[in-house]
Amino acid sequence: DEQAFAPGALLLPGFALSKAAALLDTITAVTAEAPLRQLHTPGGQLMQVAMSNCGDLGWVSDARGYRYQALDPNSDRHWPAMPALIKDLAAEAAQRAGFADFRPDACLINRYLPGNRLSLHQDLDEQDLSQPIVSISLGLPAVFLFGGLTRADKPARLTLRHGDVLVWGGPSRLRFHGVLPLADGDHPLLGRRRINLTLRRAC
Ligand code: MD3
Ligand code: FE
Repeated sequence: DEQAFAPGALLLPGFALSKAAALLDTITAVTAEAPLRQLHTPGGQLMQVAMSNCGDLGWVSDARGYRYQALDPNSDRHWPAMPALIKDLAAEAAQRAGFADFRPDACLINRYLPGNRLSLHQDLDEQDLSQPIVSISLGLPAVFLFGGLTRADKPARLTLRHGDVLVWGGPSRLRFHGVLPLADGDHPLLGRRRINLTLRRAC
């Protein structure tokens, strides 16, 4: 029941469901080494969503800007390695969407608590924008906003549920997108939170 809901965008409902518990275990291990933290935007705002990374490169934001870097700024150590479970799942999802050679080098971990939102933005910090982005949703459902190629385009809404995987490539790669404030709830596996894994080829 995969669904191409925009050119280059493929929703794979429940694609990660059978691996959710194992994914959560790997995320718990990664965030024990590189703890989730709230970053500041270059403009000085504290982001609501807490973030960490695994893989060769991790996405960070601070007063100097947005970028990918090999070291966790909190520890000056390399980010934890990307677990094969996550890398392989993302490559398999990308393949289904027609990206045969997706080799992610960066996995951003986003942790949402009730009330947390992510404002509308474009993902522009990656070198090769012909490479897709794969996102894996775990825990509480979230209302995802996907807009057009300008901020003025009115975004459509899509609920992302536990186990859903999305592939964004081609003409959808540069769409504006965001997440509405997370509604409270209690997920059987994750409790009162949502975790999103976003896999990218950063360099
Ligand atoms: C559409 N994360 O990390 S995932 C992000 O749910 C981010 O945490 C959101 O936006 C989250 O940058 C959305 C789905 C997603 C990710 C990247 C995209 C959708 C996208 C890039 C282009 C278009
Ligand atoms: Fe994004």
